[in-house]
Amino acid sequence: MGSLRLILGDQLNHNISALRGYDPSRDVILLAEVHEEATYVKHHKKKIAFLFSAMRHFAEELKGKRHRVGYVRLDDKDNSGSLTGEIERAVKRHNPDKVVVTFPGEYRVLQAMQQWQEMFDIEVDIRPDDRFLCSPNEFKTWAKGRKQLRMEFFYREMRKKYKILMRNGEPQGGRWNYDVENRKPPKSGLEVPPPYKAKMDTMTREVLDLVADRFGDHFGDLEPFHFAVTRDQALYALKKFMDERLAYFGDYQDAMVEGEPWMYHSHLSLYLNCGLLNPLETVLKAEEAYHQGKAPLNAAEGFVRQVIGWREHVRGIYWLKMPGYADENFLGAKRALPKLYWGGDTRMNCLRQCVRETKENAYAHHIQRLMVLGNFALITGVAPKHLNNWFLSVYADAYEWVEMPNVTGMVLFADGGLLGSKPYAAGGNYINKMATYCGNCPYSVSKKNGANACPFNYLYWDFLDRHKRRLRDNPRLSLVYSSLSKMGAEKIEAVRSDARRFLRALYRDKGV
Ligand code: FAD
Ligand code: DLZ
Ligand code: SF4
Repeated sequence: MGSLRLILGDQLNHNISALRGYDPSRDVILLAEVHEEATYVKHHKKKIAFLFSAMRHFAEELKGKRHRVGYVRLDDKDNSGSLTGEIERAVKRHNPDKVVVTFPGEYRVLQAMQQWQEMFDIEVDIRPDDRFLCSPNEFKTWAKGRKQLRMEFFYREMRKKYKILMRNGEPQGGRWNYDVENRKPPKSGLEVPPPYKAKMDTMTREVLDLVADRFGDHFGDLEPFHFAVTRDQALYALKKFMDERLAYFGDYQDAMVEGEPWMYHSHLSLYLNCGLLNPLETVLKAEEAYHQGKAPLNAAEGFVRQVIGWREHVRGIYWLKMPGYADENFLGAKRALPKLYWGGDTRMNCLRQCVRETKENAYAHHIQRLMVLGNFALITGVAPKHLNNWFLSVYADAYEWVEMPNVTGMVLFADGGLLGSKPYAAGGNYINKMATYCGNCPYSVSKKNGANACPFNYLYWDFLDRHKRRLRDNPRLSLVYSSLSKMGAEKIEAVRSDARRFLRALYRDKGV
């Protein structure tokens, strides 16, 4: 026989490197739904259903091309439960000359793949994942000699390399970055278009029943289920984003509106990350929309920056720094994850809304993740391992290569400033400016201390106070540390005592 081609759940792309040179007369393609991948962290039910359904649809497309596909369903009687077990069974079944795979998205999977050669006495050809626009080696070369890895400089290189939004060698409009224009607070009466809702077919229905049966104790609502599960549907979602949302993507990128989980964001990350969409095609569409006058430059550039800037940058950092990155904890944070992240009761309206939407949709937009859910964990001192586990479990787009740098680096500053120049800590004022949550909250955002003051307010100063030694020399924090130094001893004591009282109640489930 020829080769065994393994396609993982986040590699559902007809041009994936593991399929190159595929010979239908000799080679077999393997896709396997396995218990271990669904439970190494307890993924949100909707995420498991999304991937299993997308895998099944992808396998049907391959079969439609007359490819030989071995598809292992989760409930197949002999399913071994792990990728390694399924490789072993497939090697025994087909006796291939070699196993061909594409470089995975997580370090633990790479380690497993690297063991297969010896375990099964067979050549394992691990091919680069060229869906990404920057390879780990290219990133390493770029990062060499740099103490801090700032996305902005990396992003400019990517713009030049792929000639996106460039004009005569210069950035379109004369500036590289229009982020300052992308911080508009939500204004009343915003008409946010409804999100794309794919029609469910019988294959997805079957998967939903399976997931309900096997993973019923996982966090998250399984239904309603509206995600795209095929490339055609994902392309339609891309088109709808370009037509209906991109124009306002920039303006309201940081805005949070109660009851509007989707805002003007693209909701494309889950499709990009599992292979149904390619990053380059999405940025080319955004560039086209700009040139056709359908979207202003701040919107198109903002979207392009997220995709060829942030997305590629965080992947570069992950592969540059793993495996040590998983243990980073610069601020020595030790606390457990408060139960409210799993839907436990809280009166803090911003957190309650963001967790509720995460539970319903397996989605929250960037500022909800960063400035509400992340910020709260940062200033209360949640340990990186616990927060990483949560973020990896609950979002349909989460894989370690993208989740970990965002949590460890961007949110928790646990890498000591490799990714971000300062911790994204903020008090209630920021949330009140960018969101509509505070109006419906029993806490008072304008109060700084006391039982009904917004907890973000005193937790923020308590965080800065606790980490004075580590953070006060950071030039980007000089203003806040100068304010802290001007705070009288009485005020500092009030901050500390409010934080102590709040954290005690939080961890004793006294209701905060
Ligand atoms: P949009 O706002 O429409 O942005 C467009 C695209 O840009 C996204 O689809 C995504 O592919 C890319 N992008 C934007 N910001 C980032 C970023 N910081 N890092 C990487 N790609 C980015 N993104 C994931 O894909 N998976 C994760 O597990 C993940 N975990 C995160 C955890 C935290 C704590 C934070 C702060 C951010 C995380 N992000 C993650 C980044 C970002 O929040 C999501 O990509 C985005 O919210 C997805 O929604 P969207 O497709 O509507 O994005
Ligand atoms: C996330 C996930 C889930 C839930 N299930 C599967 C699966 O059954 N089979 C599979 O091949 N992949 C799955 N995945 C995606 C993998 O976890 C992903 O390939 C690795 O995390 C590497 O990114
Ligand atoms: Fe969140 Fe504070 Fe606003 Fe309440 S007052 S919604 S806790 S920021």
